[in-house]
Amino acid sequence: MCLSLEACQEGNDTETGIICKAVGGAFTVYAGGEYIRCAARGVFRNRSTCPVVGDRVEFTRADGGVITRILPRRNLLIRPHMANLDQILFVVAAADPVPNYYILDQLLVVAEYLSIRPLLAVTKTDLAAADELTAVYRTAGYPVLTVDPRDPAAVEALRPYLTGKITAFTGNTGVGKSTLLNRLDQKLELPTGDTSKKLGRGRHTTRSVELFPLEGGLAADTPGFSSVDFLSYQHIAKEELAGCFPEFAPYVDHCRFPDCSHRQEPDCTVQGAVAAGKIPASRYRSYLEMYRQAEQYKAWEDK
Ligand SMILES: Nc1nc2c(ncn2[C@@H]2O[C@H](COP(=O)(O)OP(=O)(O)O)[C@@H](O)[C@H]2O)c(=O)[nH]1
Ligand SMILES: [Mg+2]
Ligand SMILES: [Zn+2]
Repeated sequence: MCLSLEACQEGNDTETGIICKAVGGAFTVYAGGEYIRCAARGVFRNRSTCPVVGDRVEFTRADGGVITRILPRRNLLIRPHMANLDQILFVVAAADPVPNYYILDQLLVVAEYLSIRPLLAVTKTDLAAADELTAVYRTAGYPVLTVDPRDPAAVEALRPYLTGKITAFTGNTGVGKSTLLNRLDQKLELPTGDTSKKLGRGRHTTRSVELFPLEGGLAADTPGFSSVDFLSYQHIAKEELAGCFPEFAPYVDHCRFPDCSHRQEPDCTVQGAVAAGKIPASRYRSYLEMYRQAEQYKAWEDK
């Protein structure tokens, strides 16, 4: 697919790279270990498609650096505004702030819906036990790494998951995203701080997202984005929800009714799996709540 006819006809002075920073109309393209400042070709201004962080682009160094074409996207998040994520690392603290299972499940559903692989890193295991959290999400089928600050091996265990991938680090303010990134690469020197100070500064301060090289791939710290941002642009139909809970997969096709919603229907194998402890009860509760929300959204939309 070509988004810009003019660009396709251009000569061979074009190179390809990945946008790692976008501030106003100024972009930084990362190509072959080098950063090139670019503007976007005027043609993007008149289109719904504008370059975003994570975009693979064609650019030319002529005219002070110009992005000429956006290559097809694998996926697109609206807030944070990022394209082509391979995976999202959900950083969850065992305590301070306490984990919110429902919000985490909502975010995981969005990631599943967009086919972005979710990973979990549990921090602050020195403050509280994380056995339940870990068990629930491992049962759900997700890779869960516990990152004990006293155990350097735990951080090392995360590295292979990042190799060659574009990863967004996501999670509440104060869970330890920046601390973790700094431990993965000391050169990053990202600011870290205590929760109270950060909350005081305002939770909705929008800061630009930036991708930086990590483990032969790229990673972004996504500060200042809450689950609300993440979710508000993504409405998932109630019929599509069960497909976004990977641990439901072995059961969904074996219910008595082919259109089973897995709520009150008789002979529902999903409900059976919940009763048997094969699907975590908290995950099933999140499903029911999201189903109710999806119904309400539909009713609201139809008005
Ligand atoms: N006790 C403990 N504190 C941590 C851990 N990870 C981060 N912190 C602290 O939690 C606070 C918030 O960390 P930060 O990395 O800024 O969180 P971010 O907002 O998610 O980027 C800082 O004071 C960190 O020192 C951990 O595993 N255990
Ligand atoms: Mg931070
Ligand atoms: Zn069912």
